[in-house]
Amino acid sequence: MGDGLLPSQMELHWAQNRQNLGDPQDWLRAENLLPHQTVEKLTKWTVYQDEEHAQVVPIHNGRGPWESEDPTQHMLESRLSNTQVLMPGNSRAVEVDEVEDLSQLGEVCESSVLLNLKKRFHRDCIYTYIGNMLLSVNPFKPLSIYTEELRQQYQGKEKQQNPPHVYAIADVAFCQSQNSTQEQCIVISGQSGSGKTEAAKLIMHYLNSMYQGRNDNLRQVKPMEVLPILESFGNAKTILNNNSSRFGKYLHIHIRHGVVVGTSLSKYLLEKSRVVFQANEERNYHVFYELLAGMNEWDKQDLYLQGAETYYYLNQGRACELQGKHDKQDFLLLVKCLETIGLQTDQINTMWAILSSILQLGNICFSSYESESFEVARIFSEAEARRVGSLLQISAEALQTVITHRVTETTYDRIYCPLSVESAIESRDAIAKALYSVLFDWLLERINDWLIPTEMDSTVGIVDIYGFEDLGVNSFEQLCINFANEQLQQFVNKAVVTQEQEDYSAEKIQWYPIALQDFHVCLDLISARPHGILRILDDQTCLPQATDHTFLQKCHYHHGNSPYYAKPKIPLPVFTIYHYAGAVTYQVHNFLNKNHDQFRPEVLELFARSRLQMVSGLFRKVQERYMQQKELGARGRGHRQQPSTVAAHFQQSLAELISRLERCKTTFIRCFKPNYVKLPGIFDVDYIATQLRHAGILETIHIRKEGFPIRVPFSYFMERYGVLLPQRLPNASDKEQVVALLETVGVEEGEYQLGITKVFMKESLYQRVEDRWSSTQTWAAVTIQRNIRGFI
Ligand code: AD9
Ligand code: MG
Repeated sequence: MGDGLLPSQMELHWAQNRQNLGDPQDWLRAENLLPHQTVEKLTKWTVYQDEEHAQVVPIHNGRGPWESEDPTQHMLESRLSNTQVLMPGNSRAVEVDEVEDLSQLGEVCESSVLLNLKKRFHRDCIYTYIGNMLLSVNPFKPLSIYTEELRQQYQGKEKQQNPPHVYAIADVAFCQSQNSTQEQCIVISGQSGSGKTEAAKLIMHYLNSMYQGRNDNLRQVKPMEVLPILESFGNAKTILNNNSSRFGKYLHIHIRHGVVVGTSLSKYLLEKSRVVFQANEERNYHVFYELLAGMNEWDKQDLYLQGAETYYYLNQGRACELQGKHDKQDFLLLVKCLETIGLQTDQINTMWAILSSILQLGNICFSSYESESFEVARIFSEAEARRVGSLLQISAEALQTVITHRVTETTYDRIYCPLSVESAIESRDAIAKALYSVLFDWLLERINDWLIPTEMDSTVGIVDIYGFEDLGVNSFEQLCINFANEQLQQFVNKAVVTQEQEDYSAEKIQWYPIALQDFHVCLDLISARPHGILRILDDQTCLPQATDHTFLQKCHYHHGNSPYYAKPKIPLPVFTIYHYAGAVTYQVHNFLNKNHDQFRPEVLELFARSRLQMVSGLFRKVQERYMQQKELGARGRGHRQQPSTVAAHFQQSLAELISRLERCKTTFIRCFKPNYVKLPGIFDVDYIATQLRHAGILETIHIRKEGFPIRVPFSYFMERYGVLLPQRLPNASDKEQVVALLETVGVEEGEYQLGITKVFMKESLYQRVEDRWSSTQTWAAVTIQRNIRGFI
């Protein structure tokens, strides 16, 4: 139990008992607050005390608290080494040398930022500001900071009135949405497993709980109820995150008269390849394992379902069991949510039939035989194909034919061309991916139908895309994901500078912007016309004779000399890109195939003829879309058309996202993953330092700090510090009073500027004013009142 105590609790305890105390070490031993070995190591300490309280601050080996090799040890050491001042009535003790806003750090360097974040992290203060930006360090354990009580504490409050929190960001976005016609958007970024989706959920929860029941005439839907559906179908275990989002999402929270009345959802590129392939220690989408764990045996028999280990599509990563995840319970929750959004029993049953069919398809094996001197594929056992036929009410023979043959239409006839085993496997996998993606899109439509309100007056957007990743095997999907992250980071960097500029311009203050890192060279390498990697890929995808190899050769040819690109040292089918967040090597195998990703007409036709209404409906819709595209293509012939490939579509939707964000008032949350092993209590300094560098955090602080990080409205300044002015100036404005007050305190050149409504100060001046003011107050008063840092 002792190990779990927060420093503040521990010190308070000590304070309460101090009258009876001799040696702090004896006390710690007696109280059994920490493991004995740890207490033994406390050879030196400093005791800070005042009238009523005291604390022990151990000094150990002259080592910095974060330099310990053993992560558990360093966690305890740093927990003990916090220098905390506790005073009566101070429910919220703030570290003496710790700041809630990094732009107030005395000295800004990587070490000071890391130390600050680390100290806070070990006190479970996972949130820290840089001006309006929120940094969040994933605690990897449940914290008691998301209670209803706390939520209310943030509602309608100024940001500075409370400690940094994701609720404060949600509240600001909400309030701004009510006071401005501009769309608000919260952009959450960070690498895979850093806590983006959790942050998005907390924001949704916050907004959704606001003013519940305030307006009974409005239909209040509960967007939270769709989240289990999205997670079951869109998330999976990867080596970086046990609950990794495999699609990007932009949530639009719709508000009317201050009440959340609905949500709509845009999705970006679902990772389809996961349906048929998982790397070691990874899983397929959660829903498959949940279905097998949660469905009763009779229903499973009807669907020909067995244990997860028996399916090739589920067991390639050898990680069917995921510790800490309760697939069975999650299945029951999923079913409940599906019913909540209004799906009928037969629709839900058809969904399970589609999922079972995908698993059956994965177990279809092939043998080869010689036909007209070619080795061609034959389905080894027909049982699986027959099961799919029965589950989806299609012809099992026709299914076998489309898996093992390519069909070419001529004016008079259809020619069936047998496939090799390798091509038949690809064809089988393509059908499985098609079934899953069509089902996923259909579900999103149902969710949007249920969530979209009829009327609204404002929206708050939340962008939660997949994080930057470097997996065991990186393919086309990782290139798209990392490209999206690079593009989003470029947007963040530009916006940070622009927002500072806006703040200064609004107050007519002179400011010389510092540029943040510009990633356009790497972005161009990936997507610029005509030779960006994705452009080459598109060209190659449209050429009948091109292969993954010819694509790779073209990339090497055009980019071999780029500092952001590397050819392999030995001739392997890979290339490396030096992204803003690190070098990633991509295997080009199947790039063309994945980019083409068109449903074959004969596959569409087969499923469109299903006797199950839902299945035929789904595929007829896709058929119609294809016909429209074809017509458009025919009409546009002769003009330069955007190729209809996955990469082209992805780039276009990303460009639309960025241009939408440019029109929004954006707030940023930057998430950090504290360690690679996904465990609580470990703050891996090197790991976080790298993430800080990638996110340009130091530069962001500098931008803030090099200017005037403290910005206080004149009226509030006088309200708080007015006592420092011996005599108020008669008939003077607040602005003039502020100047007189600052002169009394003593200012150096360039330490402040006056805006239209606010005084802009350097940290040094602010500290002097605050110190002077503190000396006029009683201790209790000082600690109970919050300082004014939050106006930053
Ligand atoms: V990915 O790019 O989708 O692979 P995310 O979204 O950044 O990634 P996610 O939000 O899924 O990461 O967080 C990963 C895990 O960290 C969660 O499943 C939780 O177990 C844990 N986590 C994240 N944030 C919090 C938190 N505020 N409190 C407690 C958290 N646990
Ligand atoms: Mg996520």
